[in-house]
Amino acid sequence: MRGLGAAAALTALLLGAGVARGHAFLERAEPRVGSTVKAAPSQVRVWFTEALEPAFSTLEVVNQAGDRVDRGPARVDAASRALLQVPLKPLGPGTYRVKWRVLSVDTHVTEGDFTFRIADAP
Ligand SMILES: [Cu+2]
Repeated sequence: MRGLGAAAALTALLLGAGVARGHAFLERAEPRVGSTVKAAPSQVRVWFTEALEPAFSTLEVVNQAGDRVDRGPARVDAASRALLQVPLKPLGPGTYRVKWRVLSVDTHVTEGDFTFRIADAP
């Protein structure tokens, strides 16, 4: 998953966030970036490399039709300010895209997205 995280970070950098160290990039996620899970998750959690400014950090989850399936707004975890999480509606099998846009405490905005898949019932 490290390679995928680096790709997401590079994408965010190329989107014009500027060149500086300390931007908040995706470090890991649950469900994992690009993974297939058997059971529908009840939430998406994304850990970033820097602490986030809660008022300007968003996480949205959409299905293949582009409809929102999260029950936002996303919240920065009170104990770990690098963790952004959002609860989900009950989801069926399919591919879902997680879109994030965050403001880190160094005042830089970064954004990116990734997908995960819920497998068909056996
Ligand atoms: Cu920065």
